[in-house]
Amino acid sequence: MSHPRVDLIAGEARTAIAAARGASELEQARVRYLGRQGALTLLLRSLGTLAAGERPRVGAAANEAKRELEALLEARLAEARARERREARGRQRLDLTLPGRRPPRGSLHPLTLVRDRIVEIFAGLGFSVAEGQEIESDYNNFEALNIPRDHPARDMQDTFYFSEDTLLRTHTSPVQVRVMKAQPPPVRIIVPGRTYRRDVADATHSPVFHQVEGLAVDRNISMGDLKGTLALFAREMFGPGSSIRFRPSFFPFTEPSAEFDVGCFLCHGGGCRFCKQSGWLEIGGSGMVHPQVLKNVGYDPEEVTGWAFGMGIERIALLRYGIDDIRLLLENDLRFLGQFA
Ligand code: FA5
Repeated sequence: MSHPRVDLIAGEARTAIAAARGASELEQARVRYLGRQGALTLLLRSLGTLAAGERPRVGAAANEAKRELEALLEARLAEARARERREARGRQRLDLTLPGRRPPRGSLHPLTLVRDRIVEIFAGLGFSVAEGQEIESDYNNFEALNIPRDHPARDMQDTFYFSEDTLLRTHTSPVQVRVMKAQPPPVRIIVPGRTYRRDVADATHSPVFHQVEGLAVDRNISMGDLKGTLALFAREMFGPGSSIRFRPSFFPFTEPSAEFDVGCFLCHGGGCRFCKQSGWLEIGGSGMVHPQVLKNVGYDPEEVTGWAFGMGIERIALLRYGIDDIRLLLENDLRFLGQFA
C-alpha cells in the first residue's frame, strides 16, 4: 500500500535515519517524523480532513510507514549503541606497553637507622635487647638507682610527673633495675628506648629524646672492659679514625663515673658553636654499677661487678650524619627524611 504524500514523508525519514550519526541524531529523527508533532503523526491525525474516499488508503499507508520507520529506528539505534560501547571500551583499553607508575617509597627514619646499627654492633658482642616502659615508677627511675627523694641529684634530670610515684622515665637506666630484678647474673643487655625531660629544646636538646642503655654484670667486670667496649663501639659507629674521650663525672648509680664524648664532626676538634667551643660532643654517661644498686636488686656486690652506660641516640645521629640541629630529627619534614633513603 502506498500513497504519494506518505511516500514523500517516509522517503525523507529513511534518508534522515540513514544519515544519523549516533543515538542522539537517531532520536532527533524519531522526534521529527514520529514524535507528537512529527510529520507522520500529524498526517495520521489529519485523516479526518481528507476526502472520505482517500482516507483508508492514506491511513493504511501511513500506519505501514510508521511501523517500518519504528523498526528501522530500533535496528539503527541498537547498532549505534553497540558501536558506542565498542568505542568506549577501545578508549579504556589497557596499554600494557606503557611504563609503570612508581609508587612513592618511604624510608627508615634516621633515628631508626642509628638505633638498629647500635643494636647490631652490640648484638655482635653478645648483648641482647631488653625493653622497659616509658611510664615508670619513681622507685625504678630514681630510688633503686641510689637517688632518694630530696637528693640534689634529682635536679640533674628535670622530670615530668603524673603523681608522686609515677613519672615519664628520664633515662633508660630503670630498665637496668627491671632486668636485674628479674634474672640472676650474668647480664649483658642493650636497651634502646624513648625518654622524657623538662629540657628546653635547642640544637642539642629536646624534651622527648631516645637513649640506649648498656649493662654488663658478671664476675670480674672492670672499668677497662667498659672503655674498650665503648671505644670499639665508636670505631664501628663513626669510622676507624673516630676519637672518643672519657671525662670524670658523677652519677649516683655508678662509682666511678665517666661521661664520654666523640670528636665534633663540624670543627674536627677546633671548637665551634655546635660543640660549645670544646671540640667534643657529649654522647653519654657511664661507670661501674654502684654496689648499692647491685644490693637493691638482690645481687651480691662481693660476687659480681658491672658497668653501665646510657647514651643519646639523637646525639649519635647528629654526629653520624653531620646534622647540626636535633630538632630536624623531630619535625618530620619529608624533604629532610627522604635524604636517608
Ligand atoms: C643519664 O641519663 C644516665 N642515665 C646515663 C648513665 C647510664 C650513666 C648508666 C651511668 C650509667 P645523662 O643525663 O648525662 O645521663 O644523659 C645521657 C645522654 O642522654 C646525654 O649524654 C645525651 O646524649 C642524652 N641526652 C640527655 N638529655 C637530652 C636531651 N634533652 N635531648 C637529647 N639528648 C639528651
